[in-house]
Amino acid sequence: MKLTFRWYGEKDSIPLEFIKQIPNMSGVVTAVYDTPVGQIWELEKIKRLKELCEQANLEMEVIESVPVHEDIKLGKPSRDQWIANYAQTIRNLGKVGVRCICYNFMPVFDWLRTDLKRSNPDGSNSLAYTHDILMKLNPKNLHLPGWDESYTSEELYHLLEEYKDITHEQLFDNLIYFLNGIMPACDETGIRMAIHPDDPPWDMFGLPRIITGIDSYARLVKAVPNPHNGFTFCTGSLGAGRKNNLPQMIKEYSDRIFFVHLRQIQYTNEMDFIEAGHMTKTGSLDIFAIVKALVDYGFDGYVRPDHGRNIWGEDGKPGYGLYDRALGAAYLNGLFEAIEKLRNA
Ligand code: DNO
Repeated sequence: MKLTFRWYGEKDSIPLEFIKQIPNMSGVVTAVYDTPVGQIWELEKIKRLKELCEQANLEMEVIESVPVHEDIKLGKPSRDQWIANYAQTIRNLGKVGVRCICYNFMPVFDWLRTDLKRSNPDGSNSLAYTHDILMKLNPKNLHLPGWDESYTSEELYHLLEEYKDITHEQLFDNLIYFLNGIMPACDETGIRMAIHPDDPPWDMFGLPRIITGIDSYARLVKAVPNPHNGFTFCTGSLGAGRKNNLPQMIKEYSDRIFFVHLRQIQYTNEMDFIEAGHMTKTGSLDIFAIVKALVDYGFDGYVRPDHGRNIWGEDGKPGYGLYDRALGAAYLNGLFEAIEKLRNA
């Protein structure tokens, strides 16, 4: 595996040299953040990011995310132009050696939490999700923590109206149409597309969500067998779905898992959770069993420690402070080393 760390570009308060100081860190996972969704990422901007990474002795082989325009998800006639743009962005990323693109196909909202700073008994704080609180919110006038509010209430209203008649089936067909449209660019560049699961993995505000567990994996691979079509295996997102057996999913899809987000959650209710420190003992997911499955089934892609808590007085970007993610990286290094050595002994 290659250990990586998410870096939010030049505006990130965490310097690349700090990231490089984390043991075994091979590179960063980043993105061009100042190009509107759907527009082609200019080669110059991509090269600038790459140069910064190179100066810090870090690779830039993974992009998270190239966002998908809502018209593509909605299956509007304009989607062909947006898909052509996306394919050109893939080609531009291929020119600087990018190997993997993480993206998602969640309508309107990306990940959702109801609390960005839930206090823990040890004085740290974490992201948390309480289903009842979310259900009581009015999606058309949403002010959620972490939600970037890039839509005005009016825009959001119209967008949600447009989704009213989109079923799970249609959304899935639109995903397939999108993937078929970009696979030629992936074939040319060798870039692998790694879809992120829906987070949390259930419908929100009546919007369909379609990448939620092993059945979605089976369906997606069957519909687009091209080897560049695969997954970002996010343990926190998939793990929030109580029925998902994560080691089993790895066993069945290890050849399609290109990128892994390793994160721990603690269940607090049937659908509720708090994000916890990465170690198995500190939450509900068996991180050891997950890493063991990755090693046992020959995973050789990218890994990053996902969301950390705020610890040691840090007030980091929600989920993306330095300290707890660095502790997570150290823990994951230890797990991988131990499991790999025992396996080869
Ligand atoms: C949250 C992230 C997601 C992820 C996107 C991928 O912390 O895991 O925002 O980057 O869903 O497209």
